[in-house]
Amino acid sequence: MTTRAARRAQLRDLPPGEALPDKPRRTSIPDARPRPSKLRVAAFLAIAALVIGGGVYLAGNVFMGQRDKTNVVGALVVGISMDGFSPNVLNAKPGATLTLDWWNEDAPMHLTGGIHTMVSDKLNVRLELPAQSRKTVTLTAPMAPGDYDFWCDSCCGGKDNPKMHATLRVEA
Ligand SMILES: [Cu+2]
Repeated sequence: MTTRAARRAQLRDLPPGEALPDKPRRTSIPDARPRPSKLRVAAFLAIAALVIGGGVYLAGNVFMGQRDKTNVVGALVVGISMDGFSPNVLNAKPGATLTLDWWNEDAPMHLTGGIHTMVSDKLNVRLELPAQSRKTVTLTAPMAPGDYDFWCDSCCGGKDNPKMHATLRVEA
């Protein structure tokens, strides 16, 4: 107990002429935990904002900035939007399997069911791509050369809208 009241009580009980030894002093140890000043708080917030902002920026770049590039080996980058597929002609050798890094930056509220699709009976595909995402999908070219139509049927008029169609062109 080293409160002032306790010390005063001890002093009172001492015989006259005697003093308590000095209280152990702690001034040689710098205060390890200063109360944060407003400046420190501001600096912390500024750094936090930089770190978080930088993270958001980088994350955005991974998706938005590299939409025309891909980390998927051998993949063809194909975008889908309300303007259709981009590119809208894909070339393949007969029987080849195309790997597509398929991306969609449209917001869910603009898309029926929140998705774009890639549909073709002849190519035997019915693929879905959620809003604001990208995924790796494959298309297998038929053996017979020719132009094979595929389309998005989930938005913008779907199959009835010529803009929502694209072609897999199979050439030997
Ligand atoms: Cu669509």
